[in-house]
Amino acid sequence: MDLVGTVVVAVWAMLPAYVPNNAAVLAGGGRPIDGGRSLGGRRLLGDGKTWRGTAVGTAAGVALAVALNALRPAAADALGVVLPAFPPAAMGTLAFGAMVGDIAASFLKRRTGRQRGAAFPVVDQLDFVVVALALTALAVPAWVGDTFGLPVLVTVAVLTPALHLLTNGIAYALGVKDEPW
Ligand code: CTP
Ligand code: K
Ligand code: MG
Repeated sequence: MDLVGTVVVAVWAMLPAYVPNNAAVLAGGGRPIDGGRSLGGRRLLGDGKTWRGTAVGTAAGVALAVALNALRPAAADALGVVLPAFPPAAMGTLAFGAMVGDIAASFLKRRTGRQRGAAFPVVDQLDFVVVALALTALAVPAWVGDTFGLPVLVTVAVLTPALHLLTNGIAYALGVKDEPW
């Protein structure tokens, strides 16, 4: 596969994990997952991790994967690239895994004394892809093995932070997100 093909496959395969966090920002609010509970004087997760944001984010990721499967033949033709179809299990693990990664990062942020909204460089940009891919590898190892060769994995690792900073920067500029990270 050439470089363009590798980038197209990397973005296509990770889109169901990219969208949940952005959907959660738009949908957020309501009851926090930790119910306001604290651990050692600090919030377990904080008010930024809500049931509604998590549910809507996960649903958005699954819906996108369904849409991508429907678009796949036409997109593969137009782009001249062999695109992976999402098995049902991967739809769930990519979307939900992204939310779990973000939630786990908030847990770490609170334990390390970072307030809600504080930046946690590198963790903020990669938490969701790491957990999304790990859960997906557990659920559908053969699909992950076929889809994510080393070049695609390296592309995901390089491209994700850039895309994350770009989309959050746009959300911040539009006034829908409180911080640009
Ligand atoms: N959000 C949500 N539920 C989630 C993730 C995000 O409701 N599981 C919403 C919240 O309104 C949150 C916003 O999206 O404030 C931005 O998400 P994020 O930057 O991840 O949260 P922060 O508020 O910065 O909190 P933290 O420091 O814990 O990351
Ligand atoms: K975050
Ligand atoms: Mg934040």
